[in-house]
Amino acid sequence: MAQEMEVVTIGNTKIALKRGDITQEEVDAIVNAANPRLLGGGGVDGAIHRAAGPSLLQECRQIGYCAPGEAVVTGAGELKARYVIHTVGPVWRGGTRGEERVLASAYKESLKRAVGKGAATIALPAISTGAYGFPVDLAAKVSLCAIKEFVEENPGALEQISLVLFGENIYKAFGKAFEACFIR
Ligand code: AR6
Repeated sequence: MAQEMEVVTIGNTKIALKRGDITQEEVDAIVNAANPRLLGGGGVDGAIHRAAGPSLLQECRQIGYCAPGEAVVTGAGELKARYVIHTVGPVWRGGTRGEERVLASAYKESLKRAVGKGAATIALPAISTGAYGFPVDLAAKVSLCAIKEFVEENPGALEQISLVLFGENIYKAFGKAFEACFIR
């Protein structure tokens, strides 16, 4: 079970940082850090497909494509969630190709899709911080700022937003950015 480590509330929306495995989250929607072809892969994408079972890949094949910074929705197969929201983060290419903008968009579009489906609770991973190579400290800042902006722009639209972080170094980076972004 994921452990809740940091929590802040903005209006009616609780934002939490946890360490854990996102496939174990009991929430309405889980976000997947996918690739544009939506055919599965390693990292969190592989873990979500394994836990959800083959229906997820079938639905992804029917959708066929997702551009970086956008998000698409499927059912959640055998996961405890109702929906999987597949988003595609940027591949880090040195920081001059709009990577920060695309990462922020991946978070905001995912949250928007969740609200569109009537989800109240959502869990997200640290998009782009694995195979896509986004520097972790910068990713933490951009990701949390994007979430904060979404909540301020859509007050009360979601009850709970959990960032579920797998590794110690990722958790530490997000913890630092969390304080800078929300507590100050
Ligand atoms: N729960 C939560 N977080 C996880 C889990 C898990 N079970 N497993 C890994 N992570 P990555 P990306 C963390 O590589 O960088 C895939 O092959 C991991 O520690 O999964 O967006 C796709 O198909 C890291 O912090 O996604 C794409 O081709 C974070 O999830 C590509 O990788 C993201 O790492 C996407 O790369």
